[in-house]
Amino acid sequence: DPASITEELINKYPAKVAKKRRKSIVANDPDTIPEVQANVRTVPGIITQRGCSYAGCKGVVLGPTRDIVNIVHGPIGCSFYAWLTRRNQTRPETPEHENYITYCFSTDMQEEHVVFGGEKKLKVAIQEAYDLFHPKAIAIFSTCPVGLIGDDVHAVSREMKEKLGDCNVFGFSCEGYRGVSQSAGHHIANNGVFKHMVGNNNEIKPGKFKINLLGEYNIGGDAFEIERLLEKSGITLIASFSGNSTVGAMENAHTADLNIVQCHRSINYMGDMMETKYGIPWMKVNFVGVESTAKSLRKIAEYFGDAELKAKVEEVIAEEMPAVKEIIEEIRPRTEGKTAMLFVGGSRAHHYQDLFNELGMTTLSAGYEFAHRDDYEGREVLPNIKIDADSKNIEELKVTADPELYNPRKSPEEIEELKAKGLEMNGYTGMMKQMVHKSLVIDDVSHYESEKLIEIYKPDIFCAGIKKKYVVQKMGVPLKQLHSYDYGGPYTGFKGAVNFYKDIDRMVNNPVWKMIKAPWE
Ligand code: ICS
Repeated sequence: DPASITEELINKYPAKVAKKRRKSIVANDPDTIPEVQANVRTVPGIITQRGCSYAGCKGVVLGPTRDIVNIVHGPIGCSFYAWLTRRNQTRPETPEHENYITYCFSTDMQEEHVVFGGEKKLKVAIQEAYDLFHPKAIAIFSTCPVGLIGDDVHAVSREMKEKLGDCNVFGFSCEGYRGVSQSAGHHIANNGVFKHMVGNNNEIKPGKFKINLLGEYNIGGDAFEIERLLEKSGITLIASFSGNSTVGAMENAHTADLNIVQCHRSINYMGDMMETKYGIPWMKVNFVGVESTAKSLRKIAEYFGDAELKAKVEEVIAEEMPAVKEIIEEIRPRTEGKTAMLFVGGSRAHHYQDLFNELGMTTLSAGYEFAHRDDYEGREVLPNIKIDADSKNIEELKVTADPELYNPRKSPEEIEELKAKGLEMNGYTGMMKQMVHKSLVIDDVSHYESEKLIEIYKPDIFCAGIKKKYVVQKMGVPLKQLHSYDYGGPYTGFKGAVNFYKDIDRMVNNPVWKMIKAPWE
């Protein structure tokens, strides 16, 4: 029973810690949706899976763009450990086109710079990058020491932008300590992208149904599969934020007529800001899971309300489905009834439950590392979330309608009509609504708690990241990395679902896990 399991998870903690952790562990009730404590500081001493604000800004949001030189201002380790480990892929138009993703740019800050200041060194680094590559844009990311010594990356960026003339230079105050997790970095990143890039290019691209894809970072090639389906359906992708994307595309994003949002956690800010300034509505989609993919394509067609587009989307779904059906019918008898646990980031712990459902597998327990209450309970809970000091530290941009470019693509009445048709306009449902009664929902699960969970539930598969992978596997439970996908992917769309089914089948039905005796046993 979930109450006694919760006690078992926390009874070894000191009383104060147990009290705090209890609020982040709840037994789910999909009808009443209990409150979950989230987006609060991790208790010091607890082993968390969380990353930092710098990781969220540089690694997650800006990192996947291929033609921005992303310079990390700080000690070399901060840059080295953010160097391609996320497996975000990109595909330049030709081999001659820019692709800086494979480079690792850093100012390599030394003690000398910490003592005497690092701004001079940063200017030299920007100049050097410019002379070598002549990029369209250079972004500067602040690591912890930068904030501590007070280097002004924004002033340096302005100065260098003026000096260079044809290169957009902008900085981010995304020091690792800025928030309680990488989620703070997402917000800081979106503010910067919105201020410094979106709206810079007013070129009108051809296309009848123009959209932006928000919150898709092309891990393991996910964005390639989504792009394939959009293109096949006759939908024009103006910009992706930011998987397989470019400066030019993002600068032009305000010319699209709809923003579709995959990972709402990392980017819902952008949807709101673009709607206020340019009048572009945003809508939640999910391309993880076959049913969700079909539904998302239908939702886009419904939004545009065009009969031809609707027919085309149906045609695409009908064409793609048979290959998926064939595989799932073969695999499902082997995965049906098995169990999973997912502790990942800020949206995948939810999205991947769709794929497990398709395999007939039950999610026993799930949680995010750094999501907010709305990701658990649904966006309607936003007005009830109290803003604490940590959240107040992060700038909220004051956005107003652009005097020239604001153009509401849909009237309020039309938006209401679309909502009535089941389109999630400007909203999303939380993870808990989808999870079964009494399953455990746990925010920022600790290492200790996850070991206990495995002992108690013995799931057939555990989904998390590299920090947990080998410990969990030594316990005899296969671990699927849902951050990097290990070596797999894409997992989105129709082709991605097939990849996922096959990978999970191989893992949960591999007899080797039952033969493992952990070194400590
Ligand atoms: Fe969004 Mo790892 Fe995304 Fe999510 Fe975000 Fe991160 Fe990754 Fe994970 C992410 S943006 S890096 S879907 S691609 S910060 S896998 S919330 S933790 S679940």
